[in-house]
Amino acid sequence: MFQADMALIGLAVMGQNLVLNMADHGFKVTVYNRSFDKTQTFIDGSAKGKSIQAAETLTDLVNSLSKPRKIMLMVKAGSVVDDFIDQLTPLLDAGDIIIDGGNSLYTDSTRRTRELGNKGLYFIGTGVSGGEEGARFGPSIMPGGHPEAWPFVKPIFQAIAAQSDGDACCEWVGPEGAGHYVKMVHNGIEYGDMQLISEAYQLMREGLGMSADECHEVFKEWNRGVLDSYLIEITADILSFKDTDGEPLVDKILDAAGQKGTGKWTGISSLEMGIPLTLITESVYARCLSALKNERLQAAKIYPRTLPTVEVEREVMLQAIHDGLYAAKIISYTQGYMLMAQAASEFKWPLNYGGIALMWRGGCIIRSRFLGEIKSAFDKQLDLANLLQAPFFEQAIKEAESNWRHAVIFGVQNSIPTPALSSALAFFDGYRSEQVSANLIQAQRDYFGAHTYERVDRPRGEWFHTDWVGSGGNIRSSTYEV
Ligand code: NBP
Repeated sequence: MFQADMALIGLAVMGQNLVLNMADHGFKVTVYNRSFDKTQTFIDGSAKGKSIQAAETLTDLVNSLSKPRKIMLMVKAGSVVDDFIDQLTPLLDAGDIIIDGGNSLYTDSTRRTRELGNKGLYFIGTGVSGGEEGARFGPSIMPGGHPEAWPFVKPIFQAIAAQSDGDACCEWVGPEGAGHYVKMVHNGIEYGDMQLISEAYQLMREGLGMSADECHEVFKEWNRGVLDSYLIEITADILSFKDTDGEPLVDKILDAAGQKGTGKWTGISSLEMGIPLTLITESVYARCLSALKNERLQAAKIYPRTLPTVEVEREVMLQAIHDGLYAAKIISYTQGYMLMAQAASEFKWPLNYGGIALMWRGGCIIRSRFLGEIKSAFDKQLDLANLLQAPFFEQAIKEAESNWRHAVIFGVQNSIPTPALSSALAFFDGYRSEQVSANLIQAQRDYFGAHTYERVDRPRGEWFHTDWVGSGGNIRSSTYEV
């Protein structure tokens, strides 16, 4: 066997394509798969003639590598990753590196970094985005874990990653599970982008009575402007695709969305961290609601939709939907960045926010022109507290705001659900309000549970309790967090 630069375990769609990508960039790779027949088929097929060799056992794989050994796992996330780590650990020497490129939960990556570190080994947990084509020709790669391991892996990862304006869409994210955390938020943002596009589509189809072909033309046009992105581009393609009978295939597809869990993890993390990640969380719930197909069919009979009540000019409303989508997308990324900032603060991860935008700029599913604007907002102001405070996004939101409201109102008037568009607007209206209604909530909490409140005419941090009904005592609750 030749001495290889890297090993990859797990020859499913992502693993095979990453290996071919590495070989194309001049790296020598040893591959291993649980079922050897898949390894053999790969070696005899698309890997033929390339600098790729098979290992039948993990011992053979380990012995084929130059030191420090670099072994990448591209297997099903969860216990399979731990099983492979347990099998590899006794075969490795201090300083060797295990890389997990699957969609692992960030807390697992933090745990694995610590456990392997205690054994003198290095661990990198990395997000890889871009699906099959990305893996083959340039994914977005988001590595985190032991920084000491990065210099050895960097030349390989930055060579195979997508390139954006001469920069690799791969940079060190941070320690422990930071790489998988950022990949999780990326996936959450992907849920949000897809939901927003789908809402715009339904407003066009059902609100404006447009055909799939007409919607195709609109998305194609939108892809030339500020919404220019991979997801808008494939939406335009999908809408022109015909089934064997010549009808749009999209109309034959059941409206029950699947999910694999990364959107849910993002929502859970936002609740744990107290960050209002409303758009992404609504997008996860929208998929849950879509999956209740049978119940929805029954409810539709009980509560038939109101028919469109307002005459609108198509071109005017299309512009409103466009602007609403753009503004809500800004809110979604703002919320995603708020979540990453909170995680960085809680876990003491020095995250590079502009670098994250660059990693997402190419190769991945959410790649877009828009991410270039986020990158330059952070380049101009390294300590930018919130994207909505960047002059570019301030102007964009102000220009879109009125049309955004029209689009949401149009959905409400036509009984077309727009959970992402409208929750983003509700967030914006809350975020930009000097006064919200939480004074009443504090009064209610104090009334029924003596939870105390702060006063507008006294310094923050002084807490008051009122005996609201004249029969309560002066005892305050101490068991609840305020
Ligand atoms: P899968 O997620 O389908 O995983 C297949 C691999 O896991 C095969 O090599 C399979 O071996 C191995 N495996 C399984 Br399943 N159970 C195993 C077990 N008990 N013991 C040992 N090996 C086992 O492959 P994928 O779609 O290429 O994804 C790989 C990773 O990358 C996943 O974590 C995924 O979430 C992530 N990811 C996927 C995409 C995508 O677009 N597909 C994008 C980004 C990230 P076998 O051949 O012997 O069954």
